[in-house]
Parts: sequence; C-alpha cells; structure tokens
Amino acid sequence: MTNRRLSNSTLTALPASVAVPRYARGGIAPGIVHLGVGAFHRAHQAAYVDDCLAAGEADWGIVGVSLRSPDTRDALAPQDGLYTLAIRSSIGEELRVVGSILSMLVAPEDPAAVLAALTDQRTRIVTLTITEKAYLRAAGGGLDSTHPDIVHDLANPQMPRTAHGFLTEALLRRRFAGIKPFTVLCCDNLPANGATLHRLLVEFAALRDPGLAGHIADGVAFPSSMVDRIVPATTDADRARIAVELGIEDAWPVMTEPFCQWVVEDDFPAGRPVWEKFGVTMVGDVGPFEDMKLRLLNGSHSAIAYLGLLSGYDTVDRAFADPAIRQFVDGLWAEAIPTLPQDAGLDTAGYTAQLAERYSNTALAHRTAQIANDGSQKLPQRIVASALDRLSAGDPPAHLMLVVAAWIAACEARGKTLPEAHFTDPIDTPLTALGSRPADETVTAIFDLAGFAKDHSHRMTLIDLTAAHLERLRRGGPAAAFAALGVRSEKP
Ligand code: CS2
Repeated sequence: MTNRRLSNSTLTALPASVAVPRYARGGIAPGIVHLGVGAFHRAHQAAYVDDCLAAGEADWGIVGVSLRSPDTRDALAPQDGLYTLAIRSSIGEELRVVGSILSMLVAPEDPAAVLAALTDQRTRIVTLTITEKAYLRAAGGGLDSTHPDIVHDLANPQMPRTAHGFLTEALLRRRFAGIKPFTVLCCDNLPANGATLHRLLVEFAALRDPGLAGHIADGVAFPSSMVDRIVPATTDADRARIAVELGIEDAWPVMTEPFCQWVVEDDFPAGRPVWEKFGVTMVGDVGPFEDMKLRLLNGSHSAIAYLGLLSGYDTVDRAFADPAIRQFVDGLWAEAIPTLPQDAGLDTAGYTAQLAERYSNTALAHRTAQIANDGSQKLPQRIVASALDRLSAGDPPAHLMLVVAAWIAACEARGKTLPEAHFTDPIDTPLTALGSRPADETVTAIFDLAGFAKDHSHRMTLIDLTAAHLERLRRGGPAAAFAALGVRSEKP
C-alpha cells in the first residue's frame, strides 16, 4: 500500500472515476460552525454544503468542532480536511472527495479557539450533530442542571465543555460586540429538535443571567430539521479498500447509502446557503417529517437492532432478511403509522416501502450493535411516544413495547450471549447495578432510571406490557415473544 495521503496536492492524482471538489478551496470563507464532526455530518450536511460551494456560494465553508475526541481532527488535518465519501449500494460503490470542511478544532484542547470561531462575524449558522445524550435533558425534557458538565460550564463560562456552554457564551460575546446572533440548526434525531435545543439553551442561560436568557429566547432562531442518511461506522477493511481504489491513503473515509434527505424549517435571519437548489427541502413546519422519520425509520431501526442482536444477527440487512423480524417490523409500522399527523400529506406506504429497500442494502453492513447504543436516550422519541399516543387513542401498543423489552433483554445479554460492552448506554452503571430481578421489577426500575413515560397516566400499562414481553424473551428468546404477537418464527 502507498504512503501518499489524500490532500489538496494529491487530488489531481486520483483516478478519473473519483469525483473531487471542482472549486478553489483556498477562496472559500467559513460561514458555518458545526459541532460534532462525526461520520454522519461528513456523509450528510458536509456533502450538501460541498455542492453549494461548487456552485459558487463561496462563503459557507465549514469549521468543524469535535466536542470530545481529537480522532477526526487527527485524521483530517494532514489531509487538508478532505475525505472520501463512499456511496454504497448492492450494485456498486461511487466515490466522492468532499472539500467543505475547511478546518477542525477539538474543544477540550482549545475551548478559546472554538469560542473565537463561534464569535467570528462570518459565522452565521451553527449546526449540531452531537447525539441524543449530549443534550443533557432531564426525564421531564428540561435541562439536567445537576449534570456535572452543566455544573462545570456554569462555573467556568470561558472554558465550556458542553454545546450549551459554548453556544451561550458565544451568543453573549456576540451581543456585547454588536454582532448579530447566528442561527442554531439542530440536526440530531430529537422531536422538534430546534425547539428542544432552544428550550435547553434558554434554561441554561437563565442559570447564568436572566437578560441573556431573554436574548436567546427572543433574538435567536432555532429552526428544526429532519436529517436522514444511513452511515455505518467505517472499518479497517473499508480503509484498505478505499486506499486501493484511490491509489493513495485516506485515514478516515465515510461509508454511506445512496439515499439522502434533509428537511429544514426556513428561518435563517442571518442568511443561509441556497440549499433548496441542491436537494434540501425547505419548509415552514418540519414536525410531520420528523415524526415520520423518528417513529418509522429510527423506531424500526432500534427494533431490528435489539431483536437482531437477540437472534444472532450482526447487521441490519441480515436481521431484516429474517422473515419473522420482517413481519414484526410490518406490525410495528402498522402500530406507529396511525400516530402520525393524518392531515400532512405523508406518504407512509411509499416511505416504509423505501425503508424496506434501504434496510436490504447488503453493501452497507450496518451493524446492529452500532444502532443499539444509547437506547435509554433514543427509545422515548422512537417508541414510547408512539405507544403513549396509541393508548390515548384506545389502541394497544403490543409490537412497540416489545422493542423496549428487547432493549432490556439485549442489555441483560451483554457479557453472556453477547460480548461485554457490545454496545453502551449512559445509564449502564445503574442498569448493571440492578442485578437480576423478576421482569416486572426490572422493567419498573428501568422506566424510572430512563424516565420513560414519567408522570404519564399510561405508565403502568406500558410497564405491564413490557414486563410480559421481557418474561417471554427471557424464557424463550425472540421466538417466544413473536409467538405471543402471532408472528411466525422458524427458530425453536
Ligand atoms: C440509527 C440512526 O444509530 C441509530 O440509532 O437509527 O443513526 C439512523 O441510521 C439515522 O438516523 C438515519 O438517518
């Protein structure tokens, strides 16, 4: 293998089949700061922005910020921020080098540099993909003001650790310097993600200074957005294959599928790229799209992950090819669809048919363990919300609650039939401390720990349904749980 590395100076050496940025990268100015430069951002938003830059919108380059680890910066800095996006389908692979990330900062190494980038008047949009758990929500949905990182950031506003601390301090500095606020565009899989982040930041700011809270409440835009692209974690085998195809090394290429969707509420007082020219859907209200994506895609993803793990499948396509899991997912969709807005013109039949096709992409090797991470943070909006809506309408959520039971059973299987730490969760420590108990006690304790359906009148019904499923899973695995739902399974 070659030692030469992807960079501005090696772009011309790439095979003609690899698409490369067709614009002078040196002439691009930063306009967006992105918090959380994981693989998802690099497969999704950075690709849309790359298209804008290629079309001549030269002042929307991205400054990438990692809030925790230096890994992405360490991989991309020697490559001038360039990386390969491998778009993989069952019929082949298309390679594209993306150039929209101009520079990268690692927050724990240099919080002052991150604050400087956020305060720079050229920064007009701040986007986030920091994952569900980084929003530091308490069970009721508000800010967890007791979280050690929040406590830290309130005591050390110049040296923040959290997105809340960085955004609030930067908005304060801009206000004092007479620089208009940036627009905050949340791109995480949370319901009403813009409004959710807005609420959390106002609550955080209020703990610092009521005037600042008022400024963020009234003077800063937080459009919501729905993002969608499946992005499996890159493996060493992917790196080796891409190096052969490029003829040079790329330390961190990103794998993805052909499908890509971004629906954004059009509320950008400080300006924005003309995203709609490049496939972004700009709307007045993203709510129905968000609900459909969270409940149908992410909900079934979690189902496939946990039931797949319990059935011995390591990737989504293999699990989804199991007729019992497939039949279960159809039943899950049938329960979730009536909970979606009925007057928003959503084509749920077309959407689920497309999901089935996406899940069957054998080239992606999307690992069930990857999706299984952070269930306590994901299941409320993916599963529990639909179940509560069904109960309010007088309908049973039997398939939905099997997903929660399967999550618990998969947690219990770690260190037994699944490897230790095969996936992780922020509540792993108290979860492990529960030890083994009867199903109803386990489920009640976990609902308390994760805050599922907190203070809701249907909480006990959900607990009872989940406990009955868990008992069957413990006794006879997915086959026993499926049998109770009338799902045929070939496994004993
Ligand atoms: C997945 C998502 O890991 C997960 O929990 O459900 O990352 C999913 O692949 C994306 O939301 C697809 O847009």
